[in-house]
Amino acid sequence: MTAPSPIRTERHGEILVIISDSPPVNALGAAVRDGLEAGVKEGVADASIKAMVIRCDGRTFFAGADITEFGKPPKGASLHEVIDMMDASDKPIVAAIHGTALGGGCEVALACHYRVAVPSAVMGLPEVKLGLLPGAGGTQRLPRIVGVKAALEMVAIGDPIPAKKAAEVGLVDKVVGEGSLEADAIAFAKEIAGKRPIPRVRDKTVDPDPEAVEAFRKAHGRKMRGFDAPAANIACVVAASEKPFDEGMKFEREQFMKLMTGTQSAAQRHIFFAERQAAKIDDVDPKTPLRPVNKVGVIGAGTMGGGISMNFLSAGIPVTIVEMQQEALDRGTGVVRKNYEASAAKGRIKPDAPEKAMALLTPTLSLDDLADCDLIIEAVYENMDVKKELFTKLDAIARPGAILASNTSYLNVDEIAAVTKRPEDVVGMHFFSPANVMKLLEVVRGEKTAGDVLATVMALAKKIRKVAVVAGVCHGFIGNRMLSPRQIEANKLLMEGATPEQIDRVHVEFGMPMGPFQMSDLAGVDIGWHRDPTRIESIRDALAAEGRWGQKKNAGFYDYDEKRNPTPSPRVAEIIEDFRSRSNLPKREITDEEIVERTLYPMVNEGALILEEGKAQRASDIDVVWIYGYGWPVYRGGPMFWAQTEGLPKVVAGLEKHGFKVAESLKAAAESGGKL
Ligand code: TC6
Repeated sequence: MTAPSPIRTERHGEILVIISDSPPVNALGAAVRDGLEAGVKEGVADASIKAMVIRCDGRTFFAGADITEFGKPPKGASLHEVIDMMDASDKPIVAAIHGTALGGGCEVALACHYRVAVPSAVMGLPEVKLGLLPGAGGTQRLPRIVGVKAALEMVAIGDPIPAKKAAEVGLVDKVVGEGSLEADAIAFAKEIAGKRPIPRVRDKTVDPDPEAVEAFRKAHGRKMRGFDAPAANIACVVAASEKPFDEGMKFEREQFMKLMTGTQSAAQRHIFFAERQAAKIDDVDPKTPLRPVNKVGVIGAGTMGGGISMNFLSAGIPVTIVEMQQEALDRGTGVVRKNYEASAAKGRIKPDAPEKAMALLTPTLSLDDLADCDLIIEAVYENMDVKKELFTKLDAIARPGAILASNTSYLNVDEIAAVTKRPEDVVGMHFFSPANVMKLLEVVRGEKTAGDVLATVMALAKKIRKVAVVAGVCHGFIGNRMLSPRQIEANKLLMEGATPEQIDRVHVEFGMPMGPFQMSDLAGVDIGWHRDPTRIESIRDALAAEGRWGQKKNAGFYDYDEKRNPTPSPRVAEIIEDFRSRSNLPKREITDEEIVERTLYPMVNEGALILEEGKAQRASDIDVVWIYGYGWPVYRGGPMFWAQTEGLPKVVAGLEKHGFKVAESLKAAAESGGKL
C-alpha cells in the first residue's frame, strides 16, 4: 500500500487550490514534489480551472528541499522538473505564503507567476549556510526580480527578509491579511486569472552591476573567509545578469553540483542536524513537564553575570542581579545598560529596547531577594569553597523547586550539589564569554540532576537563543577539557622550535578565528597564574611575572600598539630561547603539518575519551560545542566530523607517531572503518 499523498487539491470555482500538508516544515521531499506535479497537472488539464493557488498547511510554506534526501539516490520528480512545469503552465499560479518560504520553498514561489504573503511571513535563500546555492533556479530568478545588489545579500549571505521588505523589492505582489491567506489568495487569483501575458520571471532581464558586486565582496570578505559557497553564489548572480536564462541555469547547475559533492557542504549540513540533535536528551522523555521559569536570579554582576543577565532580559524574563558591594553592582548594571545602548545605536535592536530590558532588571545587595526566583545562576569567583558556601546559603533561601545553577567552567558540579539538600535541583549552566553574544551553553548534568531540571534548562536555552549541549561532570566539561591538550602541545611546540606566530597562523589558516596564543592574550595570560613572580616554571609564568598579561597590558605573547594590532615580540622570543637552552632541547624546524597533527589530533583523541566516558551524548554534540563555543570553522564540521574527513586511520597514525596514547574507541573506529 502506498502512503497517502501529502498534497491535496480543492476547487473554489475557477480556482484550484493545491495544498501541502507535510509536517513539520513542508520540506520538499519526493512525495511532496510528486504531489505538487500532479496538482499542477490537474489544474492545467481541467478546462474549468482558470488559475491556481499553492499553499501549505501547518506552521510554514515549504521550508526548503528535504535536506535528509541530499546525497541519496534521487526519487520521484526532481524539483527542477516540478518548477519548470509550474513556470511553463498556461494558467497563472499564485504562491500563498506564510511562515518561512526558504530555499527550494522560495524557489517554488519564484517559479509561480504571482506571490502573496501574510505580514509575518519571511522569504529567503539560506542554502549558502548549508554550503550550497539555490540550485533550482533561485540564483537566476531572484536577481531578475530584485536586482543584483539585493540578490547578493539574500543569496550569498542567506538571511531571509520579511514580507513587507519582500513587497518593497517586488518579490511579493501583495501582502494579505494575517488570518485570511487562503481567501485573499483566491480573490487575488480571480483578479489575475485572465491577465495575459502571464508574467514569467525567466522572461525578465537584469542589468549587470559590477560596482555592487565589488562593494559586496569588500564588505563581507572577512565573514566569507575560507567558505566555498559564497563565491559560487556570487558567480551565479553575476551570471544571471550576463547570460540568457537557460545558460544561467546551466551554470547554476554546474556550480551547485561542485558544492553538493564537496566536504564543506557535507560539514555544514552535518552541523544543521547536529545542532537540532543536541537539544535532545537521550534518557529524558521529550514530553516531560517543564518547570516554569518566569524569574531568574543571577549572582555576580561582573562581565559574566552581566552578560548572562542580558540573555534573559532580552527574552523578556525579569532578572534579579546580586552583588556584594554597591559600587560593583552599579558598575555591573551600568555595563549592561551601555551594551544595550550601543546595540540600539547600531540599529541592532529597537530604540526602546534598552529601556524595556533595564526595566526588567532588579539590582540588589541581598541574596534574600532571590527567594522568589525560579532559576538562580551563580557567576562568582571560580573557587570551590566560595561556591560551596554560596550554595549552602542558596539552599536556605531559594523556594522549593527552584533550579540552582552554577556557571562554573571547570569545577565538579556534584560536589557543589552535595552541600544542598536538593542535589536534584542543581545543574551547571556554563555560558561562554561574552555571554550575551556567544551562542553556546554547556548544560552540565550532575549525577543527581533531575530529568525535568535538565529538560527545563534545555528548553530555556532555546528561548534565550542559545545552542545548548548536555555535558557530564568532568574537568572542563566538553569544550575546555579538549582545549587543554591543545594548549599543552602548543606550549611544547614553542620549546621545540615553533614560534607563537607560526602556531597561531596555522590555526587561523585552518579557519579558527584565532590561534592558541592569540587566545591567551585576549583572555589574559595571567588567568589561573599562581601570582608568585619568583616561581617561574613555564614560558607562561615568565610572561606573567614580567607583567605581559596579554592585550589588556599591550604585551603578552605579542606586542600590541595602542590600536591593539599585534606584532611578534623580540622579548618573547628571548624568553622562549632562554627556556629552551635551559631544558637542553634542540631547536628544530617544525612543519605546519606537525602543528596540525600535534594540536588538533589530540583534541579528537580527547573527544573520543569524552564519549567513552559518557560525558557527551554523541560525537556531533562535541562538534556543536566547538563550532558555537570556540569558532571552529563550520565548513570543517567540528573536530569529530573533521577527523572523519581526515580519515580516522590517518589521525590514529599521527597520534601514534607523536607518542600519544590513543583512545580505544578511536582505534577501534579507525580499524573497522566505522564512525566515532
Ligand atoms: C534547499 O532548499 C536546497 C535547494 C536546492 C534544490 C536543488 N529538510 O528548525 P526546527 C526539520 S536547502 C528536512 O527545529 P523551527 C528539522 O530537522 C534547504 N528537515 O524548527 C527538525 O526535525 P526534528 C533550505 C528539515 O520552527 C524539524 O524540521 N532551507 C528541514 O525552529 C523542525 O525544525 C533551509 O535551510 C529541511 N529543509 O524552524 C531551512 N528543515 O524535529 C532550514 C527543518 O526531527 N530550516 N527540518 O529535529 C530552518 O531554518 C528551520 O527549520 C525553520 C523552522 C526556520 C524552517
